[in-house]
Amino acid sequence: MNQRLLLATNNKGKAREYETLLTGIPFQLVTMAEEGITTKVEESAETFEENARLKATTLAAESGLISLADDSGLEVDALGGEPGAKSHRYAGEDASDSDRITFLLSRMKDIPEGKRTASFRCVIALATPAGHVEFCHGECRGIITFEPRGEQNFGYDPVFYVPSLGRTMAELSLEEKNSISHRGDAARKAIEVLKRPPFSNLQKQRNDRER
Ligand code: ITT
Repeated sequence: MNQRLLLATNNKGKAREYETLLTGIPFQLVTMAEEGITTKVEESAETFEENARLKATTLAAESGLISLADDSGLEVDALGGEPGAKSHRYAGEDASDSDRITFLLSRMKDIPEGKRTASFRCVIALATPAGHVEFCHGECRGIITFEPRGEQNFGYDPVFYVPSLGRTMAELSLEEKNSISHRGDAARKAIEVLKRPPFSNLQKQRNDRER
């Protein structure tokens, strides 16, 4: 039986992507709901790295499991990297995906075509219950459209146009998005980290105990 690995997120869109991205790893992926964990970690830091670290270490200590947390968001070049680590709270605490998109497009209404470049960034923190942490980074470049297009995936995807595919992220299937996204980029690196100590040792210790 594989060691459990906690997917430390309350975002269903992210969780769905990781369930596909992490198939085949030598861990059994479990969600917060499956483990009966309802903790909401206060994302009080200013950077993706620190917020990811906070989420992964808090939940690894609480669950006793290796935990994977992701802090991610959109950086618009013409807005000096806004909304960045504040992507979730950009339009207020209780805003919906569509409120956030409306707010972003209003902030960008005077930015002309050709100056609407942006990055999606993802930082994964992998933490052991003892507090060892490693980071994996991913980035995807694109262009912010003037209007939302597409219904798939989540967050700012309907306004994030991917030039190489000629569609917004919300017009891509989950598999297509994973193959080019910031999260796919970071997750492929995380798979390699999980194969090495100390993460691989925790898996081995469990196998030895069960032998
Ligand atoms: P957890 O902290 O529980 O994981 P969250 O939604 O609060 O969930 P973040 O703090 O990392 O996650 O906020 C990231 C926000 O950035 C997210 O709510 C989206 O609005 C946006 N975002 C991140 N990745 C995205 C993606 O792949 N596509 C579209 N928007 C994304």
